[in-house]
Amino acid sequence: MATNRTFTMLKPDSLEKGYTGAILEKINSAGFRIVAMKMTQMTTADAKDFYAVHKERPFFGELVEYMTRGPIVAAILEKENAVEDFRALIGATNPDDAAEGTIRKLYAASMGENAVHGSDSDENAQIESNFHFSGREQF
Ligand code: FUP
Repeated sequence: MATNRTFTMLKPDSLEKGYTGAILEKINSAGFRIVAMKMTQMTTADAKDFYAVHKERPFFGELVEYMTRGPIVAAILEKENAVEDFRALIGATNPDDAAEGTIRKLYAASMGENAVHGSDSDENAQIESNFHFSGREQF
């Protein structure tokens, strides 16, 4: 996978609240091309694996519950400087700290339910894309 790609998930709260279309519109308007996309639901094992880096943290159980309680939209996005530019578009992890106009400022309820995921490095973008999509699906 090229390093001008990143990986995102629209998390269960975004789908529950009907924000899917609005968030995808923000992503497209910001110049990202959708390379692959699917609606899916993570199992408990999936969520524990995806967020393994946080397994010792006190919020881990709630994070796994939240990420598995309903469907998500997973997508691979392409744009020059994709990882950094997408992190800027979504805003800080805690929506209270997120800049005006960012996706988390507009659509996230709290740090624990923060609407979207964005990879934090090219390496993790690759790992996370491979987690959700087979090579054949990554056009
Ligand atoms: P981010 O890279 O912005 O998605 O944030 P992290 O990888 O640090 O955290 C992953 C998810 O864990 C967040 F989206 C929400 C959750 N989290 C908490 O609930 N509490 C925290 O203190 C930190 C993260």
